[in-house]
Amino acid sequence: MLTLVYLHYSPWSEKAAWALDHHRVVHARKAYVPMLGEPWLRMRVKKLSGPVTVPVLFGGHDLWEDSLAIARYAEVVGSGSSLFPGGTITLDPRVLEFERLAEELMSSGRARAAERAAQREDVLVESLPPMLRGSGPLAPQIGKLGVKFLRRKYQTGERTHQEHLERMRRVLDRLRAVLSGRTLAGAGGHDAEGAEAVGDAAAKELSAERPGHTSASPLALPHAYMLGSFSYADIACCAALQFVKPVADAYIPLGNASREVWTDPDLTDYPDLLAWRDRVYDAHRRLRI
Ligand SMILES: N[C@@H](CCC(=O)N[C@@H](CS)C(=O)NCC(=O)O)C(=O)O
Repeated sequence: MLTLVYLHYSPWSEKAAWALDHHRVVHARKAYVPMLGEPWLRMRVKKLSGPVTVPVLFGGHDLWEDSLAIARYAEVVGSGSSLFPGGTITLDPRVLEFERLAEELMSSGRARAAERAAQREDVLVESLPPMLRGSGPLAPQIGKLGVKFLRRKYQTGERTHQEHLERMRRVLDRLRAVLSGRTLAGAGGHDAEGAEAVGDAAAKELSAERPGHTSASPLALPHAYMLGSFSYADIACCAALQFVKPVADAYIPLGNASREVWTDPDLTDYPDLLAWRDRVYDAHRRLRI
């Protein structure tokens, strides 16, 4: 039996879980507890040093240690429509580029959310597993240690809060440009460099495919998908938008305080991308039965 070890609220885990569910891959799920669960995870993945992360998919003697690797595996063994145009052996460079953009959005989003969470006792307690939540005055201290641990592990201090914000904006502007069928003037930058080509190619493809797409909503972007039809690129980008504003509880349940902290107060000007994300979720996020 396959088992996905995951953090239910983490967009990295969501990418893997979405691909497994999309392809109807039967598996069990085991919740991971950051920091406290690490010794156990190290033993399971047989890594004494270096970072270990979730999601990890375990199956017999095999394991897949990365969200993209898990999605590729799901594509090979599962059913349902393909998420990887061009197959999984050599990945389409456009898919890799969207994966990279999503990674930038998520890693800077994590840095900013961790900073906000560190100042909120209610969030620190809410993010603990139920058995630790009731540990009285110790609970926020454990939560604080957990956030400190994650900030160090992911070196979130390598950029300032503002630099993380600008990095997120560059990615968001790029995603908006792709879904709008244009490239935003002056939207270049170090991190998003090279994405221009992806944006242009995808936009051309989308323009050809969906020229007449309209919607009643003023928030509608002209194109429904990053690569013309639903793919892993959409999964990666939709999951990453969790750090701009979390998706509905029906998809990823969050406590009220956590939901507040995951919502980036400086990124309120992307309602069109969030509306796109919500439409893709409603249309394609197959939930487990
Ligand atoms: N490249 C990995 C990155 C996964 C990742 O960053 N996981 C974080 C999610 S917040 C994690 O494991 N956090 C818990 C921890 O480090 O203890 C993937 O895509 O699977």
